[in-house]
Amino acid sequence: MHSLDGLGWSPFFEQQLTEDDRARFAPARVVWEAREHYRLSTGEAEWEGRLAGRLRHRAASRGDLPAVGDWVVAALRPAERTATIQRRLDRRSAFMRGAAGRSTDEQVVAANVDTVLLVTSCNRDFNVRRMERYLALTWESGASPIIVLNKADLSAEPEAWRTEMSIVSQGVPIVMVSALRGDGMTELAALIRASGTTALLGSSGVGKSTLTNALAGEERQGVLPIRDADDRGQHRTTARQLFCLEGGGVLIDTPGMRELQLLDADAGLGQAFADVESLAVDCRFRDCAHTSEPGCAVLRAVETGSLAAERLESFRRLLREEEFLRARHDGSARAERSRKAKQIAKAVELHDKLRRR
Ligand SMILES: Nc1nc2c(ncn2[C@@H]2O[C@H](COP(=O)(O)OP(=O)(O)OP(=O)(O)O)[C@@H](O)[C@H]2O)c(=O)[nH]1
Ligand SMILES: [Mg+2]
Ligand SMILES: [Zn+2]
Repeated sequence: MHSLDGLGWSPFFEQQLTEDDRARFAPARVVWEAREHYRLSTGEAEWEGRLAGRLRHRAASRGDLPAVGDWVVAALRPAERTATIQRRLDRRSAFMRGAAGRSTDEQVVAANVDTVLLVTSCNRDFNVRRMERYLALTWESGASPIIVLNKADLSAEPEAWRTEMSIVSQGVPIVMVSALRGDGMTELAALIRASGTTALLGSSGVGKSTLTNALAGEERQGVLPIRDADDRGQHRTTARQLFCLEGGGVLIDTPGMRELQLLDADAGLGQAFADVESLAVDCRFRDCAHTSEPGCAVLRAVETGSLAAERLESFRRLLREEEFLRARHDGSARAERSRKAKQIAKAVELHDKLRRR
């Protein structure tokens, strides 16, 4: 067995290696990242990683740079346990969101993820509208979602939470667990062993790191109590981190997200709202916005009670948001491209000037 296999290496990545890569560099996976400081794993060892300068200059956006879960080729210096990242390999999937603060920039939360565990808990964190957002972004990422309802021990009727969630889950599996008491954890562990790379996503305090520790069978991540006043977490985890599990499977623990902006989530929204989309097939107009159009099958379904009005409202709100952010993102991407083009033109001019001397 190859030392990279336990990390999730596969033919998809292998085929991207050139002769030159094989001769001079080694493939490695990003297991930790903070402000362009990286930790890489080659299976048998970990390395402090830095970006080769030209990689940063060529990146059109932050999303192009390596993120946790990415595969890279790197020049290894065994004496120092350091590595220079030469190139990022193409991704199989990437969970992206609009970056907090700079709302037109994109942020890769986790790359090359097969399964996303969307974690919430049986308390005041529970919010089906937020779950719709997570589901749309997960479908868009190329990974498959699983909804995890943690802290089942806090509820006298855990099944009631599942029933409520099933309105928005659209067939996505819902797993009920208690990371603290152990309920459902054997099933979840089996699921993860068979799921390649799994990322844990959800608000602060829902128990992502507690789940990580339970699945790893040892304390790898710190945890903090939630606030009594509103069940919110205290943002204990501050960096994304990848772990290999003993019995197989790879886990990525992430910090709780405050904002979750929809960036390029058009197809993901369609999948997250498959119920609305399948009704829309029968609307009289192909471009029906389901607001007041005659012959709208979606509005008819709301009238007859077969589609919840809040669900349609939520779909329309998310669509509007997605369109707005996409337009803004396209605008700033254009500006960035022209800025880069000017930079390059200037460099060429300078180069010519120096040559003519
Ligand atoms: N009752 C109960 N508490 C739990 C369970 N799982 C986690 N907790 C508690 O919830 C609190 C928050 O857990 P964390 O694992 O730190 O949550 P997190 O999602 O990693 O939070 P961030 O790192 O801030 O994003 C801790 O006090 C845990 O002990 C559970 O199944 N039941
Ligand atoms: Mg945590
Ligand atoms: Zn319609």
